[in-house]
Amino acid sequence: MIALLFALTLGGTARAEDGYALWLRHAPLEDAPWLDRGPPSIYARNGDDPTIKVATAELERGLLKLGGKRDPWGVGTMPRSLPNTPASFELDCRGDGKPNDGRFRVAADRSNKTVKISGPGSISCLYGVYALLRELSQGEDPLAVNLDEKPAMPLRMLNHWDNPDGYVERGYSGRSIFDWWRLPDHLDQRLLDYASANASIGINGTVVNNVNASPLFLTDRYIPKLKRVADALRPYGIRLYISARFSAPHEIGGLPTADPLDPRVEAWWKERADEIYAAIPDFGGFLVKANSEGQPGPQDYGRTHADGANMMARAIGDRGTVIWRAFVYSEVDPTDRAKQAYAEFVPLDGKFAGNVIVQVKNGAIDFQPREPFHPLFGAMPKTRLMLETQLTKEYLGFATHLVFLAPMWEEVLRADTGRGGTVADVIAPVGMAGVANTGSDRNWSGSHFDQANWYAFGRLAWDPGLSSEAIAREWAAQTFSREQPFLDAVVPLMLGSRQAAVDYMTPLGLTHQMATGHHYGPGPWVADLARPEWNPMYYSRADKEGIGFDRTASGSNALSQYAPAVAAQWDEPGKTSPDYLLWFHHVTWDFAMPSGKPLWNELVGRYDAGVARVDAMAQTWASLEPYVDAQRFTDVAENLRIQQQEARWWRDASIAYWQSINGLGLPAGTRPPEHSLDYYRSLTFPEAPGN
Ligand code: BDP
Repeated sequence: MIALLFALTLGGTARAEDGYALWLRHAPLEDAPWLDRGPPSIYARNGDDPTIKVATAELERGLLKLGGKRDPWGVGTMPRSLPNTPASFELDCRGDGKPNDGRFRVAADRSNKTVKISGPGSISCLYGVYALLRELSQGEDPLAVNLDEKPAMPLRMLNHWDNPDGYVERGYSGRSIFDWWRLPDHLDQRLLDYASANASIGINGTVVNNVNASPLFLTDRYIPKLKRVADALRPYGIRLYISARFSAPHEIGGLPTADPLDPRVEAWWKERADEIYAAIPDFGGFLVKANSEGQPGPQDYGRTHADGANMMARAIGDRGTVIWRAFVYSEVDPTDRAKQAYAEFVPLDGKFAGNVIVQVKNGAIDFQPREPFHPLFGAMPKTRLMLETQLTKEYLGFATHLVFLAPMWEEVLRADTGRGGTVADVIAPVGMAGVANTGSDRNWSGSHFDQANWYAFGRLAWDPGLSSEAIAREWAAQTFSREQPFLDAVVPLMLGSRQAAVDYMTPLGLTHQMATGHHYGPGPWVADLARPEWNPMYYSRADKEGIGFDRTASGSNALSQYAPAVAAQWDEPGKTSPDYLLWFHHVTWDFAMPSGKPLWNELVGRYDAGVARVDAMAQTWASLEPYVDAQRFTDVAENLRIQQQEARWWRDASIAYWQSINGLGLPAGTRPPEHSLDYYRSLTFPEAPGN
């Protein structure tokens, strides 16, 4: 009776959609004869395994949601046997105790109407279930599903830049989802939903705190908190990592130093690791930001990154991994910032311990709308390199701008390093990290479309060969609507959105033109910050004659860090793709572009194209109202209005500033900036989030 009531209530409630369900909405299928024949049954071997339990529950939950209000489904659960029901699902993932990478098969047997999900360990069944539900959710018949997959790379992880007090650095979606204050006594249901969302796209690791790390996470008080989280994530195949503050032995350990070559320091890390592993046997390891932007590191003691990383790697031993970030640039080094990571790390190739990974951002500066791939990829063949991407859109309009990032990551992953493979090839033996965009907002990511970036990250880490288009399509079908006209309109909208942002913010290879600190909005005029490479003017090098950063042999020669064949495509302005022109070259304002236009006209044209594309996105979205529930439709429409205004702001402020430098008039027919340069320079946003 209770079960029946429960089922009826579920069916009868028409809930407004707020985005919480992510891509796991499993909206009821209207036209699915296999569901009309009656409730399917689920049968699981090894049913006591915690991961198999999750897999079974997820499959059941997904099928019930896909079934919607169908009769005679009036039961809260499904039969757990394998008779010849209209469709049966069998989970068979009895592991042999050996490590399992998550490979799975989903194959249907039409004769007895059974769909079998199998693989060498329980996580295979969980991944198989999610993959099956992804297909069903897009309208596929279960008996037509045939999947045989394995992940392209072993580590697929999120990096949270979350502080112990719940503040998220570069977070645009509320507070941290990790409630350290109430842990370990209270575990929020949201963490289980987070685990499920991650597992559904193959993410298998998470670093739960900011790289600008608080030493608190290494204290005894935090171990039970971390353990409670790790225990919750484990059935979903997700290992917990923490960011570790290099100076912790000194700051909280009572030692006079954190020198990596001091035996007391290594002993301290070993003791910490032992304590953590006693509580969390599958603890993943430490992520370290060292000697970067004021963070402590081995160089404070005259030691190298390898000295620091290897010391911590010894403390952890074969239990886990030290992930060492290559995002470094020095306070005292006057050379081009784009060159510094390569200069510091390449000499250390081959010197890192086997359980050290060096984590490299996609580009050499910092998560900009477009950068050429980082020259470290391919240049450290004796080191395990991992790619770091940023899901939270620090430099791409925060959560309010609709910018689908898969095309950007695809661009990086497919870039040929000229040293025996693409970036995807280089990182395939190791993995990919994404700086998370999740927070306490009801929709997780601050906007509905930013969920797509979380989704796309997981899917690309699982299979970097997937196209942005395929990812956009499957995401949109699961998240919003599987109707063809909707998908045919929304997928191109998503695919063009990244180029739109590049065009209205930093066209033609310009970079880091964002305002100071919060990075919200334009600040191309900023030239007075303490460190040269914090200033947008440092990057644009704009003057009366021209614009752009000369990174060829006549300039910083950052170009020489690329393999010769790669460098050759960028060594002359005339040969360089307009996408990277001002990244590599300082050219005159009248430089002839491939379009035949002078650079100045082309630049203004790009800003206009970015604005026009956002206008078109807003128009397209307006036409999609019939396909989307009212709340989410309005949420997106309102954000697009903000993006339209801000794209104009970017364009106008940038053009006004360039004109103040080059003294040039606008190309004929061009709209002048709405306000004076002084107006744009006077804008301040002390309350901007994430800073
Ligand atoms: C920059 C962010 C800063 C991060 C830093 C990093 O502005 O908040 O701490 O990257 O990656 O993009 O360490």
